[in-house]
Amino acid sequence: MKVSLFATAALLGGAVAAPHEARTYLQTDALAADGVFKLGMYIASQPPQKCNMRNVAVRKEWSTLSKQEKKNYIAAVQCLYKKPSKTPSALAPGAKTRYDDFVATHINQTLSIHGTGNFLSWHRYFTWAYEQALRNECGYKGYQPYYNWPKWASDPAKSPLFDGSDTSMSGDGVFIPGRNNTCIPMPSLCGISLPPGNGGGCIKSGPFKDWKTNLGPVAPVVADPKPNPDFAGLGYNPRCLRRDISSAAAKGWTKDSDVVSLITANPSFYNFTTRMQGDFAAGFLGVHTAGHFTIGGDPGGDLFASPGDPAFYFHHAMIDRVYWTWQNLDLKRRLYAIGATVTVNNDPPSRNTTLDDKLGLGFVGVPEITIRQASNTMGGGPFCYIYA
Ligand SMILES: [Cu+2]
Repeated sequence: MKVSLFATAALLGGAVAAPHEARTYLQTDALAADGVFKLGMYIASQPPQKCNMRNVAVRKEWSTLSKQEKKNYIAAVQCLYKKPSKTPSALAPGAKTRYDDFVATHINQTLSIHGTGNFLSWHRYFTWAYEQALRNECGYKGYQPYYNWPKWASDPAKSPLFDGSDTSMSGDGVFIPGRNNTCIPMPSLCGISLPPGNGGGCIKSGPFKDWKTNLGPVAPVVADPKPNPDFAGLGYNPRCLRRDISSAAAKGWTKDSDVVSLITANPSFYNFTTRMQGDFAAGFLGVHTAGHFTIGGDPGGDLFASPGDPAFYFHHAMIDRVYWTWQNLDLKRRLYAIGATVTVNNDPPSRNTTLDDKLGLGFVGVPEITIRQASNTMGGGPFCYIYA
């Protein structure tokens, strides 16, 4: 039993290096492989459980999927977009589709799930619930793919995810010249000044060219947003998907060395989750915000409405993969690690987040789980997945 689990873990570790593709050696992937090996050993040391290395789902990088697998994924996202919403229109009149239920939930909870102790576990649950909706409501047979930032950091617009082909999640927006830099966190406090990319307008090609995003904006980064009729951004506001793919954000904060130092230099949960989300005043964007700005535009660059761009889930799967890797490298201390508080950057000061705190996803329609349950991707409550 143990031997075969070890062998499986080693095999999965080998799959990380993806020998069949033109490959770049990434230390980020070497850490993930080291982590999955440790995870295999940990699972083997525990009493047998329902979720094990034989039946665990494996989430893969988009570029490693076959053409057909990519098309199946894209079709499932478009299917979700054709199903009716479950959110009562009195609560979110702009939530017209099943896809919008996820966006509305994220908008609704934005100020209690970012800069807080539940950031990683909440987005893990959110991404999982989306994957399950694709599978259970739209017949998708695979799992949520991720976008391995460092692999494409030098030129994200050329990545298979964003190259604008019919097996991509569509590409950059139409170029809008003469735009100003974006100040983060805000113009009056310009910790980071990000130059405009080669897009800015509606996406030009690919499967999501005619897609309409319905909710938001709430905190737009585009200079000419189409305002939402509702102040909370939950009104009906159909508009094209706009992107401004930023190689400056990608190169600046999502290179291999950026991800590796995040994982290896932050043994405490608090430091890890805080570093990941950036220190804007100090000019440090962090992988989380940089990943959002790699997509950019509307709603991709909007902290509240960003799940309105279907590329969101690839970015957050990578956030989750990095969290999972960080956990695996020291499971005894990190599988059930928690830190930070329940208010954004502890402002106003609030109590510490605990493992018993609940994660709810509103009209996405999944049961509440605790952060403890969400901490273990192989705990079977409800997760059973790993990353290649
Ligand atoms: Cu979020």
